Amino acid sequence: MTDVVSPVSLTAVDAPGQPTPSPELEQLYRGFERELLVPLWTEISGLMPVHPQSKAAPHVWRWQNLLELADRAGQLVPVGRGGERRAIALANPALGGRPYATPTLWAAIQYLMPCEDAPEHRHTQNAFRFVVEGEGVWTVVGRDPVPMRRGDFLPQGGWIWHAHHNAADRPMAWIDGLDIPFQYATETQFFEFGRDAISEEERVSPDRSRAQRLWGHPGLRPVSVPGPQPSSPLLNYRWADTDAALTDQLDLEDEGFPGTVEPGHAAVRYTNPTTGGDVLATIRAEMHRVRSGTETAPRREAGSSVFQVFDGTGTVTVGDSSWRVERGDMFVVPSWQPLSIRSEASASDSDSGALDLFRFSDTPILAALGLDRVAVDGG
Ligand code: 1HN
Repeated sequence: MTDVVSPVSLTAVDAPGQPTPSPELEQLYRGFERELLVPLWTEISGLMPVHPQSKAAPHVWRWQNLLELADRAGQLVPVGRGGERRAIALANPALGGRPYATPTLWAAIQYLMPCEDAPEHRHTQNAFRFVVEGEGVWTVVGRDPVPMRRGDFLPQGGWIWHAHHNAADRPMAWIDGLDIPFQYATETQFFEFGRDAISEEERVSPDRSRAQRLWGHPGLRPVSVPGPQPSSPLLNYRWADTDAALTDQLDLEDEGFPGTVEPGHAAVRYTNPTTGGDVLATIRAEMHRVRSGTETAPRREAGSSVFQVFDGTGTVTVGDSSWRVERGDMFVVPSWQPLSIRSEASASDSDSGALDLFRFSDTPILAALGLDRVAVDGG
């Protein structure tokens, strides 16, 4: 995928660190080209920048536009075997038209019409769903029907069978995140079709999934299930729990106790209860709450992330770009570009009046390799 060097464009230039141009040097360079060789001295700054220089661009996608087009697709494009999902990917404008939000992450809006099903399949790509609005769909993961409602986060580890089922008489939209570009670059993808239709028993709409009943009790794991698992066996992280955790962090701050990331900025990370580490092997997912009137310190991280505004309004600055954002808007933070978030006092219907942001990133990949880095300006 990378085209760092072009072997046909080797030219001698008179520049610091470069040999003096001469006919003999040109002849040497033509020899390199013939043998498909590239000297380091002409390429070092591109190959080894002093800090990450992302190919991706900061960009925002407006939820209203995504939703309108997804709804139109709902009317025109059937869901079924072959196409598999009515998912529409965010294509970063600087990544050559590929359906990649960042060099490692895929992000999409997915849409199911009333009573519609998406067929079963499995793939090595790790995935999750996050619900910014609506309800009525059950994702059937390993034959366990899991409810999807506003604010719920649903991880879905690689190679697990899954289908979706809209039990409601209304369409429903949500977002998907996957490590597709990463697995494309590392050439590690496998895919398998499952059953064309889920069974009648899986078509029920329980309030709690079996995974929820087994794994959804804080600090408690079933003794019967041994060992760490690569991705979380808990298949839905419900908004009520996430919201309570964020509310408590900010309340503790008010009482003078530690726990927030920085003043006015609470955050929680979704974890795998069998390890305490990231919820998926390749994807980190978090929910952030920034009190209205608070501006976060500019922060850079190695690796890329994608955000979706869950509630509230504010202004987000990524590198040289700045956008006013509201519920559902999605934006990309390329590697090592500074991000800062300013929450506005808003007339939204959120309880907190704060800006709530869902975030996912490729950090677990970097952390596993010792490549994760963070710098906070003024920190
Ligand atoms: C997939 O299986 C889903 O299961 C969503 O909902 C998006 C994008 C590419 C390949 C498979 C899903 C996907 C996907």
